[in-house]
Amino acid sequence: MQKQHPIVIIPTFNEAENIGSVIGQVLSLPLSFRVLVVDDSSPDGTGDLVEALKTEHPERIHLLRRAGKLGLGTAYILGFQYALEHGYELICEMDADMSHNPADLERIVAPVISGEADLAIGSRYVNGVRIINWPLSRLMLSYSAGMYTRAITGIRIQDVTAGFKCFHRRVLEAIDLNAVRSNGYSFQIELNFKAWKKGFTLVEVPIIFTERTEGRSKMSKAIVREAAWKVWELRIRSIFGRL
Ligand SMILES: Nc1nc2c(ncn2[C@@H]2O[C@H](COP(=O)(O)OP(=O)(O)OP(=O)(O)O)[C@@H](O)[C@H]2O)c(=O)[nH]1
Ligand SMILES: [Mg+2]
Repeated sequence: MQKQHPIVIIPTFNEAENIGSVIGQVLSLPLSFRVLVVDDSSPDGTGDLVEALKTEHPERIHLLRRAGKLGLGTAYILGFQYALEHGYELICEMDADMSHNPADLERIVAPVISGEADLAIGSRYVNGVRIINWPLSRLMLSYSAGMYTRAITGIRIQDVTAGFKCFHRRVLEAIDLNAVRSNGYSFQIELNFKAWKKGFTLVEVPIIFTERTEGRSKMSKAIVREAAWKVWELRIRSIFGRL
């Protein structure tokens, strides 16, 4: 039996200041979302906060705790595997830092529910640029990552690194999750690319992205380097048919 309620996977590392209000807002949406937090033993006690909320809503909040900071990509993979095993049909991902507005979730799941899309992406760049409080340098990096990815892979997505998404389970079932190696921003690029290559329909839903005001960023130069190489790797592997 597949579950009709969508599930939202939220990876966390030190998001104690944000996680309570994110979960509260997700749970208050009319669509009765489930939440799955994947916490990497946050030293600030994020996992314990979620554990406490979970006792209030045991049906709706789930928590996976990992032993240490193992990276965003593997956190999502674990979350996807959990969601597939538990029969969820609509599997979303979002950040815990309030950059993604929980109120946008319903617009992101809508095209997947209607069958218009297999993968819907909450996009900062479709029909203009909608980012609040980013320095120009960060915007340039993110925007040029998109141009670079489109030029090399041919994918026609404006926001290639967005982490606010909804997959139909058929997409995640079709992708060999254990073969996904990216861990930073390129994780999003890799999943988009693999979904697109398998013939799934991707649509972008415009959202407003707001830079975090609480907690600290985990962005690093290594994440950018990984993405720069990854795009070539995806292209070359797909030419040789080894996706
Ligand atoms: N489980 C887990 N979550 C992580 C890890 N790194 C980041 N996150 C979470 O992933 C989401 C996105 O990370 P952010 O630090 O916001 O990264 P970003 O959005 O690229 O950067 P800023 O928002 O500019 O700070 C947040 O919910 C983080 O808490 C990790 O290693 N493990
Ligand atoms: Mg963020």
